[in-house]
Amino acid sequence: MTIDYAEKIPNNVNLANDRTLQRALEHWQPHFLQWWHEMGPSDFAQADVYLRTATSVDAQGWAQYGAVKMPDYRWGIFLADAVADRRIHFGDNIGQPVWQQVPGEHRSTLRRLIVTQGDTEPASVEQQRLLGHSCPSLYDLRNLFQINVEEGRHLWAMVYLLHAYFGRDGREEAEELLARHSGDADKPRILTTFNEPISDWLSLYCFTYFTDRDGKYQLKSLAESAFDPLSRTCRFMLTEEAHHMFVGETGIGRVVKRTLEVMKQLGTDDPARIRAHGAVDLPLLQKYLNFWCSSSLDLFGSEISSNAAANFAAGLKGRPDESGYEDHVLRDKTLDLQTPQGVEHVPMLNALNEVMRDSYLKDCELGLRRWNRAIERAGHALRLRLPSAHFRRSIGAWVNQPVTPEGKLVSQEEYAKRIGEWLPTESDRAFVRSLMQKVVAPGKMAAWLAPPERGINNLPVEYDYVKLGSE
Ligand code: BYC
Repeated sequence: MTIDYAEKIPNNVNLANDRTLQRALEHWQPHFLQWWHEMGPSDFAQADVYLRTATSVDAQGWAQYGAVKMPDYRWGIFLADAVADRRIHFGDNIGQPVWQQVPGEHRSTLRRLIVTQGDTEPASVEQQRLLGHSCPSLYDLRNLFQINVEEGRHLWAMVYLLHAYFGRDGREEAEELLARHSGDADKPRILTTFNEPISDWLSLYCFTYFTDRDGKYQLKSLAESAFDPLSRTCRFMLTEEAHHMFVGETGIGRVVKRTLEVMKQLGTDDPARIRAHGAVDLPLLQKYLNFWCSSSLDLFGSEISSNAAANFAAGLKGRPDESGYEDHVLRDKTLDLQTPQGVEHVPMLNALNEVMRDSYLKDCELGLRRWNRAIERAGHALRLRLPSAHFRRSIGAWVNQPVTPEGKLVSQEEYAKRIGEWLPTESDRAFVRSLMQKVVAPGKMAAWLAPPERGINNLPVEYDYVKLGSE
């Protein structure tokens, strides 16, 4: 299905034929633009940014590149093509046709899932609002803005579902998505990670590596949903998500590469000397990994969750790549779960958050392997590691347990004494902030970061990806 760009709201859902929905969305659109103006990237509204825009939803045609001013980006509603005769393929209603409308008994749960997903999208734009002012290169600035406009579109995707399928309360929720703000004391975003400040680019790379990857897993599980419009929306969103994780993985890889160069040049692995030379020492990077990984692990919810069980049984939310599993009902399975009180035998349905967290952690390992290969090739013994899934948890069985990143339960005193070894301290953060100097000459990179291996869409790294004009 092609996207109609002639419309005020580009879409492939035939919006022109649904006047009520069109009017409702056209009413929301200026509120969105106002939000973008106030809470989106600060001060770059006049810049021409080399952005990709979706043009159709098939695998080939969805990316068209060109210079765009961000407020003119064509946000819209794009659903992946419908699958003919799609059936519910997990849970208690297996084999029945998927739903084109929201069943009454699942209305509030589905709305909550969509609102929670939708809330993260504008939240991340708000978190990243000021990063443009300290960009390490034009290439990175462009990537940041690409992510920001796509998160804006992902908000549109969820708002479409709320408007089209949830009537008045859906419209109210859509307004609320613009009224909550990241870190706001009175009206914060729903999930904790999305209230953490992202005030430096090392945090951005970690966020896009770890938190966007949670996005991948949550979207994959919603793409399995029996509510077909949600499934189709999430399937298309996933095509955009890959670039966000690419920014994280290559960003951290470039930090590692630059640090290894400095270590070689100075002939030392002494963090103080590496920092004095303006690079990020590897133990400092490890602390940032610990922080963002543990925060993102909370986004999977509690290890033992009746919500997860009910969502799966009803067909609302499957496991990512559900068809890869053998048993799609899970009524007779259990899982042994490690809790601070010992091993618990938990019905598999109630342990699905943990199943997802586990596959997520395996996916996270892939980048670490690549970064560690570079460290090993450079002849250093240090290895970057993922923290234990029990470290610094704010949700679930391990909440507030004094567990080290290696997974060892220690005393509260030892934990409090050593936390600065594991997480960025105020002075670590101040040092990272001191590195964040804006670099905007085409092809130039900040001293703490290696250049990328290639540019965007076959263009050279030196390309003028953001024409700043009179910023
Ligand atoms: N912070 O049974 P529980 C993305 C709440 S990222 C605060 O443990 P459940 C993106 C929970 O809401 C993907 N609260 O967990 C990335 C519940 O509250 P109620 C976002 C939390 O329900 C980068 C209570 O604790 N998508 O797309 O099985 C940039 C007990 O819940 C947290 C989704 O999250 C937390 N970390 O699972 C841009 C998908 N964790 O209902 C975008 C939709 C739990 O008792 N959301 N709680 O008031 C969901 O599927 C589920 O809500 C969760 C939680 C997976 C988040």
